[in-house]
Amino acid sequence: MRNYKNSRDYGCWLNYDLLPPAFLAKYEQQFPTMAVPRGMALTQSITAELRRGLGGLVGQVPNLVEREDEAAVALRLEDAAGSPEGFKLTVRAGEGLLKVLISSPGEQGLLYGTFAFLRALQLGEVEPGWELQESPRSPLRLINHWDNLDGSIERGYAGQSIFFKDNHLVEDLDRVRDYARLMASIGINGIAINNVNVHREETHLIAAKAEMSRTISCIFQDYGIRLFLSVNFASPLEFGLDSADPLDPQVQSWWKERTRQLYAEVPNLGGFLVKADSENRPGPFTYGRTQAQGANMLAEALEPFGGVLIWRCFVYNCQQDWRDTTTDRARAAYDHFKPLDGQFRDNVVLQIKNGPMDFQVREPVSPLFGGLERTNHLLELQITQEYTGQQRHLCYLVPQWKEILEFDTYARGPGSTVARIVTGSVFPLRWTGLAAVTNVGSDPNWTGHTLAQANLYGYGRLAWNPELSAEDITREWATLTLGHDGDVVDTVSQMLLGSWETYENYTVPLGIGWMCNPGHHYGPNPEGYEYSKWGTYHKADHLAIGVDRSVQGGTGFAGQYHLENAQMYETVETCPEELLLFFHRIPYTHVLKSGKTLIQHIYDTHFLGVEQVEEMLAKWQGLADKVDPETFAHVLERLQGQLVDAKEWRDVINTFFYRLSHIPDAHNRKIYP
Ligand code: GCV
Repeated sequence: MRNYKNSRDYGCWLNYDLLPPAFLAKYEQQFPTMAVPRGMALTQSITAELRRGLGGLVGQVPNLVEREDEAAVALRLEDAAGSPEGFKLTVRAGEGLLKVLISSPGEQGLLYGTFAFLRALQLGEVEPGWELQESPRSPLRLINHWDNLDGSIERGYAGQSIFFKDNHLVEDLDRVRDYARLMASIGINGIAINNVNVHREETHLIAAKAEMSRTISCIFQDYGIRLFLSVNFASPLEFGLDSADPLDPQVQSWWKERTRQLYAEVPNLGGFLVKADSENRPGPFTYGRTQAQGANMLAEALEPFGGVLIWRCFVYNCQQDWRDTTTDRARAAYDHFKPLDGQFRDNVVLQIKNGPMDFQVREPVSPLFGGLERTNHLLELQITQEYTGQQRHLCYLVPQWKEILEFDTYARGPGSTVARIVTGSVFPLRWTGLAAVTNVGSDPNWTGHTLAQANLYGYGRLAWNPELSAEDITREWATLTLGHDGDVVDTVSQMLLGSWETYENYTVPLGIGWMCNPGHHYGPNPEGYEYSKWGTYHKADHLAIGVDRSVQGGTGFAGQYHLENAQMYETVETCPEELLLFFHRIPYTHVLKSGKTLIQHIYDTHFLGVEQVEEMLAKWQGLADKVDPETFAHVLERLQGQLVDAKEWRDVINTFFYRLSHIPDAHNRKIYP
């Protein structure tokens, strides 16, 4: 069998194929030499990348030379102000050769500058006079793995863990290195390697199994990535103490000592990530303590080592009774954390899911963005497609993330967007940034669906700079991954950019969420969660659907936003229609702005969604002889499966509403199979 590591899909956006003739005419034999400062922790990775990149792109592996002035590509560590992660790239015409200078106050900046140079070369941007000066917009650009030590991945759709197998490290640590390289190429600087649901085995990653963390962290270190560990809040109980109370001095000393020992073993540790008092995980509530008291205790232990404590805000009552109309899960994160704003230590960073519920295809932005003013926080996104087709469906999430980032919270007047908040320009916060649950696993193409690599890439690019446009990121990814054929880039970009809306069309309408199968969350089941304990109800009956979350007469969730948004969500007339059912209870006969009734809108979007998948499939088929045959066949098979599933969604959802409402489709289409 051919080694899968030689496949294009494994190489992702770093395949470094020989450039097309028009580009080669500019660049061939232009970069015969390079100078890289010696003795840096990242010297080896940078040098190797330039060899590999230039060797592939222009067919000439550069020789290493000592002197910067003799090098076509020179890297310079500059004693200058500025972010050590930022870089400046200048290109000028030398004697017959281009002269590229990549400079930075830090070696991490040089690594990012190297990747940026190779990317620009592929995009044909490198020419005399061209300059690029960049630094990441926020200090934390994180990936979360939900990997378990037995090798399984919670919500993983691309095989097994690339780190763990049968409670040990995997044998193939080269793959971990390849992964670190991929992540560094998009600017990721921290990776939490284990599931936030920390089970018994994983609890020991901070103790007897710390050697495993150390091995991975040494690989990460070569790419400027810090390792984070998800820790079990109740760890002290596992190690013989009779309490995990954050105010108990014995518990505090235990964490301090354990953390000290851990840092001795794993110096490249960025800190801890904690899911506490959430979905049956232990936390400070057990001891009558607040989330701040819990987080601060761990943060204090990390503080001497410069570590940060990332504390998730996904705290809600998961033992709800569907008959209880006073509890609204959407309110929970804000209700728990807003009153604590300002009570957290400087090295605590709250990690907030983008929406108030849980990574649905459409949700409003969490009101904690704009609500928290004095507490470090991160935006948490989900790259792994738990509710968005599980990497069997093409659902490109960059447009969704852009919408979230561009949402104006009005926290400090107009323009207080989420993007500006998580880059620290609305409130002066020390630690800000983005975190996302990864879609990576042991499948040969990393992400299950090859086109889902675009979600991973897009996340990294947005974490680096949330202002990049979805269109630019998409075309960039398509070019780097699939080559320079204009037809391929155009077609794939169109497919990607439209796919989120398509997915929404044939699945769950107007922000209501959840109509999926319980447990694994794949496929339609309109009442799958309706009578469960999870607090995710749509309350459809024969007349209406939706949850009234207004202040006047509803759960009051709309009132958690700043006034402009609170007023907008409060009434049916002003609420954006794509979120109408999230905020309001609406009769099927209600007439939308399009002039259609709600029920007709549901029927129409579901028929449309299936047609859109048919179009995507036809578009891809048109690329048959233009993309790598292996990639082509794989994506084709996924799209064919998506079409079958989209029809199932259409029929199940339409049938459900027809049976409830008894209102026929205005166009007399077949509603139930
Ligand atoms: C890691 C959702 C998922 C869980 C996940 C949880 C979380 O509920 O279904 O698998 O647990 O979110 O984000 O903690």
